[in-house]
Amino acid sequence: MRTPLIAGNWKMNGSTELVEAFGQAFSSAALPNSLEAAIFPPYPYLGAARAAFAESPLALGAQTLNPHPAGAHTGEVSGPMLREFGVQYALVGHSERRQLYRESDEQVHERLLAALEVDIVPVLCVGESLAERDAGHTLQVVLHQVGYVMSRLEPAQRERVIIAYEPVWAIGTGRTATPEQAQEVMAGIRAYLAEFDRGLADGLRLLYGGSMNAGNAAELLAQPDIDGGLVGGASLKVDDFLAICQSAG
Ligand code: G2H
Repeated sequence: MRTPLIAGNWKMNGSTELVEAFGQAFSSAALPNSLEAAIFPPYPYLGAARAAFAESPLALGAQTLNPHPAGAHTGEVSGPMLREFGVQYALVGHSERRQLYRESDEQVHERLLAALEVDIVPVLCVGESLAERDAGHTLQVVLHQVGYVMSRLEPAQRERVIIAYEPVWAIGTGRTATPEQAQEVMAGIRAYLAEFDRGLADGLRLLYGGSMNAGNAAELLAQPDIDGGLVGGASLKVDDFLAICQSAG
């Protein structure tokens, strides 16, 4: 049984007020027993979120991390620092990082190792562009991104990874992949992982991301290979995020 995870990626959004609102709402909310839920706020809110979420089931995630533990890297934040703030998950290779900040597969791999180094669970984000999908290259692109990283990990490291499939054309566009489209790719990822190890493929959690919202979450989460969601826009609204979490039970 894979425990569902609903991860709210606030991107460069949010405020102290929003952190407080989530803390209050989730401290008294009824969530499914077998659910993990986490918010990935911008770095400056981690301290406030840690305090505000203390009585709630919400865990904390980071949106990226620097591969180095410390040093002359102005503007960057390291794994040990995140760990000190109670961060349990970190996104690596989100498509916005890959596109806007030119993160390569190699850099994504380094960041993922840095997360594992401090016992932070890496959420490896993969996904194809619209042009790649239209050209029929979806699985090839996605499996390359997965394979680049997974083939460079030790078996014990692979088991600690979560993979988020986020078709780039569905991110922040309001255009969601149909449950069938998402399931097809995610089944492909799981089948590919089975080439490494059947047990790994059965146990590894796969999240869907891309315009998931309170209206479409239940149908997406009902797919056999979708174990949770990476939610952007809809994670900025307490009621919507709560509804998504409740549909993951
Ligand atoms: C994809 C997703 C969350 P949204 O980036 O990572 O964002 O739900 O706004 O499409």
